[in-house]
Parts: sequence; C-alpha cells; structure tokens
Amino acid sequence: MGLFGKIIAKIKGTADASTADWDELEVALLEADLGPTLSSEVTAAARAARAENAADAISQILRASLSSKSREILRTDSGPCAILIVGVNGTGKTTSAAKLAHYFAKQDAKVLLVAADTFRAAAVEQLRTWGERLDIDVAFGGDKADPASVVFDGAQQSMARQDDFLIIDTAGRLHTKDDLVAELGKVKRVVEKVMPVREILLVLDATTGQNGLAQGKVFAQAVDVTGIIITKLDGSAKGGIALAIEKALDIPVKFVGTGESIKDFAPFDPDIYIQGLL
Ligand SMILES: Nc1nc2c(ncn2[C@@H]2O[C@H](COP(=O)(O)OP(=O)(O)O)[C@@H](O)[C@H]2O)c(=O)[nH]1
Ligand SMILES: [Mg+2]
Repeated sequence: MGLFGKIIAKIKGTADASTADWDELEVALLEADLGPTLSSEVTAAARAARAENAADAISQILRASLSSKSREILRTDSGPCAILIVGVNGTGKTTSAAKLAHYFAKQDAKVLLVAADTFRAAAVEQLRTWGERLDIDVAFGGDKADPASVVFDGAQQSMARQDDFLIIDTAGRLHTKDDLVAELGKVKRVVEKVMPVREILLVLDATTGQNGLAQGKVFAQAVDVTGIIITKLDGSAKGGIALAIEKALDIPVKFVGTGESIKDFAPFDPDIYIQGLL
C-alpha cells in the first residue's frame, strides 16, 4: 500500500468521513513532504469529492500538480552537448552522474564523464572508480586543479571524440549564493566555449524533505536548472517531495534514484509515482 493508502482506505469505508479523518489525511500528506500548500489543496479537493471518490480526487489533483514540461533529456541534433550535474554535497551527484552515463551508454550513446568536484580528492577517485566499473571514460585533473580548466579540457576531449554527451560532476559547496552563482556560471561559460550545455540537472535528496526544496530554490535562482534528479527515494517515506518541488519550481523531475547501485536509477514516471503514493 502506498503512503496514503491506509487513510484513503479508511475514508472510503465511511459514508461520511469525519473532520478527524480529513485531518489525518492532511497530516499524512504533510508527513510525505507534499508541503503545506499542496497538502491543504489536496485535502480540500478530496473533501469536496464524495468520500468514496476521495482516491480519484486525490489522484487527479496530484496529477495536475505535476509539471507539464517534457521529461526528456535535451540534446543537440548533432555533435556533443553537455549536462551539468549540480547540488549540495551528499545528495548523490557523483553517483547520479555515473548512473546517468551508464543509462546513455546502454542506449549506445558515447559518453564522457568529467570529475569537476576537484575540491575533494575522494570525489575524483569516486567518479574514476565508477568509470572503471562501468567502462566509461572519465576526464579529471591533478590534485586541487581548477574545476574550470578540468571542464575545459574535458569538453575539448569530448568534442574531438564526438561524444553524444559530456556529463559534468560539479562541486557542491554552498557557502553563499554568490559563490554558487559565480562558480557554476564559470563552469557553464567555459563548457559553452566548446559545446552547448543543454541540461543543468539538480540533484535533491528525498530524505531531506522540505529542506531539499529550500536548496532547490537557491540553485534554481543561481542557474537555469532544466531538470531534477531525486535520489534516495528508497530510504524515504517522504516521496511527496517530487510533487512539492514540481509545484513550487515548475522544473520537471527527470530521473529518480532508488538505491546505491547502478541499477537503482530510472526516468521519472508520473503514473507509477502517483500509484506508489496512493
Ligand atoms: N539509498 C540511496 N543512496 C544513494 C542514492 N544515491 C546516492 N546514494 C548514496 O549517497 C551517498 C552520497 O552520494 P554521492 O554521489 O557521493 O553524493 P555527492 O556528494 O552529491 O556527489 C553515497 O553513499 C551514495 O551511495 C540513492 O538513490 N539511494
Ligand atoms: Mg560527489
């Protein structure tokens, strides 16, 4: 049974659901991280429908709250294009960059990964280890290399090889918004000297709930985020964050991570997602 299954079953079983039942539904929605606005909207819609139709009403409003923007990965008609992976440290950027590279490689696309989180030696090692395991090339620089120079070299290499995708794992330090704007802006401009950047994917950790949403807002103000990867949906009873984010930012969730291994990654499917919630 999904996150709201129990309370919906209860409401359905009564001819007239009580105020306490509706409150219970609203609390369940809040606990699932739908956020206050959406939780009260959904409860009101369910309440306006008859109790036996509550599930349909909820499913409809959840569906309508999802972004109508395309969830496809944007690319160029020909020649390489770049995907920037951004987000706070620990959210799952490096893991998701590797998973995404593998996802494309399985479709016979040519991919180069760039280890641009040069502030942490372990982050470069981590991506290189993924690359070896998955048989995907990884561009990297020396110890504490300037991220922009690593990215520039990687982009030139990728252009020479005529890859389909250049996937760039960036640093997630977030001292101030100004730092973030300056750093991500620089990385993007450097890549764009060589090839177009078609996607900036923001990685958000589902277990951080509404805090993740706040992070999302900061990044969306700093750069043109084109899509979201939600990670750690496996370890979370808070799957509602995908909805809260799409509603608040109108940026489509494009992929979800559901575990630490390479297979735990898939394009976001709204139908499966909503079924899972209900
Ligand atoms: N359970 C779970 N763990 C994940 C997922 N994605 C990443 N992780 C783990 O989260 C931790 C941080 O991931 P990492 O890619 O290093 O984050 P980064 O600092 O943003 O690059 C690692 O232990 C990953 O294995 C996911 O979808 N589910
Ligand atoms: Mg990392």
